[in-house]
Amino acid sequence: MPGFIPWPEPWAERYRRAGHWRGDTFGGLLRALAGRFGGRTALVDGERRWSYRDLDQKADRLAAGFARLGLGPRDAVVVQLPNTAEFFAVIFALFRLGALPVFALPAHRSLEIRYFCEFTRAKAYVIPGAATGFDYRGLASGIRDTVSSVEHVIVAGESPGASGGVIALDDLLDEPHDQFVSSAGPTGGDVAFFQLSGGSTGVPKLIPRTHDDYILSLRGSVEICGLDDTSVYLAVLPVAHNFPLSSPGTLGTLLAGGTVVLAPRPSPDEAFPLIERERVTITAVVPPLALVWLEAAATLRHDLSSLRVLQVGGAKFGPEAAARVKPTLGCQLQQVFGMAEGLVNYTRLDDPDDIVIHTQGRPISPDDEILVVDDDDREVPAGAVGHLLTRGPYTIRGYYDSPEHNARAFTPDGFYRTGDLVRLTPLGYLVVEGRAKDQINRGGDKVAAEEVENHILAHPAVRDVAVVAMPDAFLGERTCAFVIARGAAPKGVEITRFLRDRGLAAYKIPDRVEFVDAFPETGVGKVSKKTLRAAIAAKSRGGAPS
Ligand code: OOB
Repeated sequence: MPGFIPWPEPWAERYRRAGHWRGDTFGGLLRALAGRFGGRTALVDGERRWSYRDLDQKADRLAAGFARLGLGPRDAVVVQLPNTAEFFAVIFALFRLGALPVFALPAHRSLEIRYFCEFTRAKAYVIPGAATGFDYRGLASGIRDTVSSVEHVIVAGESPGASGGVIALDDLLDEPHDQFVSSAGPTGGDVAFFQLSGGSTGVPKLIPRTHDDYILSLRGSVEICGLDDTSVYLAVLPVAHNFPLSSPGTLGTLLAGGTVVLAPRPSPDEAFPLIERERVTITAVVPPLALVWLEAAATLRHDLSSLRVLQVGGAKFGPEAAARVKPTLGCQLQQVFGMAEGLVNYTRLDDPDDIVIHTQGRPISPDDEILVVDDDDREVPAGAVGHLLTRGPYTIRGYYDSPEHNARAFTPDGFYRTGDLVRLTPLGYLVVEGRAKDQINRGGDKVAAEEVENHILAHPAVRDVAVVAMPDAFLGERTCAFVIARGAAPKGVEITRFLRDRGLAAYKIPDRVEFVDAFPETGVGKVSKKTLRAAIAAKSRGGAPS
């Protein structure tokens, strides 16, 4: 596939020989699961319960329906669905067809969606129905009118016969279909879908993951997290994200024959009753949500006794909060440090508290290679902090169709430069100490500084801008934009409204805008973001309003 960088053949051969890559595909896997677990509950969405057989049949019908629309192998389809059962019918149908889902997040808006559609020349765009509180139909009609590749907008969760030029997913599910087999169906080594990178560049990067590599990461995660057919996983984070999708997440739970419960919202008053009702055994949250749950557990009277594991990841979880999980929620904490590009680290369920509280875990696979290096790519002494580089059987060798960026983001011998600053403990656990990439980690939501800067620069009253992280007790970090105005400074809210109107996702819109006359510079005349970060940290500690 043009734009996809495969593992060099000697590596592929090695991963196959080691049994990491077994040639399975997601479409085939679901068929096998339906054979094995047939009538058992795969998905719970509100009052709806789909068995493994239901999911398999819906994927068949939908694959046939998609094929009738003219979708086929390697066609990209942007999927932007919330935590609903339809998400799984759609992605398994696309997997079976060999079409490629692009996993957009519900929070993405026209700027992001347009870019994904244009960059992948997506043929279709799948949106949720009216119940979400945001007008996805309006967004979609703007996309279809302006992006020529997008032939179909498909809306999930609305009654059949949807109008206004969109197709109701239910209409495609209508016709019974025998087992769908695509004549040019995918093989294990093929790209299965695109994940999105948190990124640090002007535009988001697309991450091509293969059936082989992703299924390996699922198998490893299932084992490490002790999932089996009695496991009940509660999906509270947006299901399209790599963490709740695969670590072990919804797909790992299905692979183990367990039950996935879909939470519409992550707040304790929605999630706790679901944990009680469905006897949930494992769930995954980001650190700010963990804090909210810890507070709520003290006051809300729900029976959380079924919960065995609370996974926390996506951003650094401080040791003070980490130490409260077991006493407060009565379950084991598992720290998860992963990335959509591949590498995922877990603390193990039988690790001593000290490791669980103070480290971000160790890799899934013995073939995950980890290097901690200095600015010149030389390995640092044992235990010292450095840049994390990684290579392995489920870590990509390049972003999709991005040769220039790839030359910077990967070493010549194929290690991915994660942009994270870590140290290794003597037992091989990673501790995340910071970040070298120009990104803000807003409670697990990743914001690429350059992307936001580019959009702010489009405002006519802005001469220059630098976006940095500012510390925040709840989210860990928030976003601050330092702006040099042309002439009289506009109000901060004019900048944020401008970004919203342009169609930037809300989580990328700066929390604070500071107008300055000039930027501090480094010795070589570059903007010193370090000085700006220190300035806003000092100012926000002082509590001065913007
Ligand atoms: C997960 O994936 P992404 O792609 O949204 O973000 C990856 C980045 C990492 O490079 C790191 O900077 C940060 O998120 N991160 C953490 C962390 N987990 C992720 N930083 C500190 N401590 C942690 N525990 O965020 C992701 C993907 C799969 C599983 C879990 C998280």
